[in-house]
Amino acid sequence: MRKERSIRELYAEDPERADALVLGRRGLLKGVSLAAMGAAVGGSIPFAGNMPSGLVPAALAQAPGIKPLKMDGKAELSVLGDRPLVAETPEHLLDDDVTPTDKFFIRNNGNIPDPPADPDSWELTIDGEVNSPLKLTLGEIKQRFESVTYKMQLECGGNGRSFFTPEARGNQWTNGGVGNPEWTGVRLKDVLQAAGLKPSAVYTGHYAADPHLSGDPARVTLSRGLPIAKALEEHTLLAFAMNGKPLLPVHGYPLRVVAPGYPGSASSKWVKRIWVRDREHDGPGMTATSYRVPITPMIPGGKADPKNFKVLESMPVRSIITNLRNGSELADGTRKIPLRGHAWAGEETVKAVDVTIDYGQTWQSCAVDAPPNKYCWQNWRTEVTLPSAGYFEIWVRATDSEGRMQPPVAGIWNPQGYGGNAMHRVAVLIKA
Ligand SMILES: Nc1nc2c(c(=O)[nH]1)N[C@H]1C(S)=C(S)[C@@H](COP(=O)(O)O)O[C@H]1N2
Ligand SMILES: [Mo]
Repeated sequence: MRKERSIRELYAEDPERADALVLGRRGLLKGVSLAAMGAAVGGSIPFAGNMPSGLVPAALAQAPGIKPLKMDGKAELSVLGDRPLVAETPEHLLDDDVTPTDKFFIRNNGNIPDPPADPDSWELTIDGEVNSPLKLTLGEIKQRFESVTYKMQLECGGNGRSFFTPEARGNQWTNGGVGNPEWTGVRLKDVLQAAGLKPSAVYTGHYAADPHLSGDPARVTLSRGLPIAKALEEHTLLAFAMNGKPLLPVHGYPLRVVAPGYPGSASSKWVKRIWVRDREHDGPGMTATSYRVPITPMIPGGKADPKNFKVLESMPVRSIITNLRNGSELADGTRKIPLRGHAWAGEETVKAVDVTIDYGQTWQSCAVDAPPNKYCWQNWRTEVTLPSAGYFEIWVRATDSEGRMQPPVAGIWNPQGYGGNAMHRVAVLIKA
């Protein structure tokens, strides 16, 4: 155990040195180092010769010491932070086509506001670059505008952050800052059009009821927004229900924005005000390097120049294996393994999903379902056949409709670690 942890730490801190020690200088497992690696992962490694250098074996890549969430109405998610409360869903709990509410991840930047006694009297203000500012209660919103229901993925902008080297600051999400529930609400578009957008309207700015962690009522926890075209998109909702029930307090009860495909932070929970802006919104969470990515790549770990950053809009393509847990030990003699999971691609769709069992030497293409509606993640499935017993890693990668494919390691390093979409890797062991 000590040894495993030290190898993991070494990979995180100094992957080249870890390779030199574990794999030998040329990046190939051999002799003493092969035995050490085999002992660390629990078995022989049939495809050791293909193991890429600089990559911690998947079996050792799990962060130690993750605490399970204890909250009424929620499954045992992995707690990434207590204050504010942040919890991700381990990939194997994301197996459902439609994510049940108890398994949906939690990302707070401040405190959770007290739930209102009467949700229908919750007030939302629409002001700024509109012809007639509105103040509507949730009761009026439900009455006046058409309700729609869509299955849509919502993903935290920092999902995958833990795969950046060197470490990027923030919650160390693996792949579990995502879920695909069924949302019900009214179109934000309909409400904005009722207020009448002026030609100067280019962006929204969202304000919410969650108190700042400092306790200072004058401080805003988070205020992000959307380009007006995204705000006017059919699937951008003011949502009041998840999976047919009122939102849970932790997910924004009684009203939240849902802007699928964009970083989750634009989907303001407990929303009170939509300020229509004549410029890109500049509230807390919009500026410097927050939810922004470099325009031209920067040196990993280097100093960021905020002028070289732009707002992260579409989330990148990602896929997960959901029926097999990382580190699974399968029954002796197992050779065929059915695999399934989901794939999604921000504003795009997924056109292909492939898996490899030999560190990327050969890839096998998977069946991928079309989404029932835009922004619903897509289910994929296949079956792989292992050549023998031993330690294997199954990697999955998706390609979006624009031809962009997930990389083996997180690319486009940025200080706050957004948009890291390294392939999901699952280690399995079959004893000889
Ligand atoms: N008011 C408010 N809205 C918010 C946040 C927040 O801290 N305050 N967090 C955002 C972020 S960063 C994400 S990823 C999503 C997470 O939604 P969830 O907690 O329902 O999963 O909510 C977004 N909406
Ligand atoms: Mo987020």
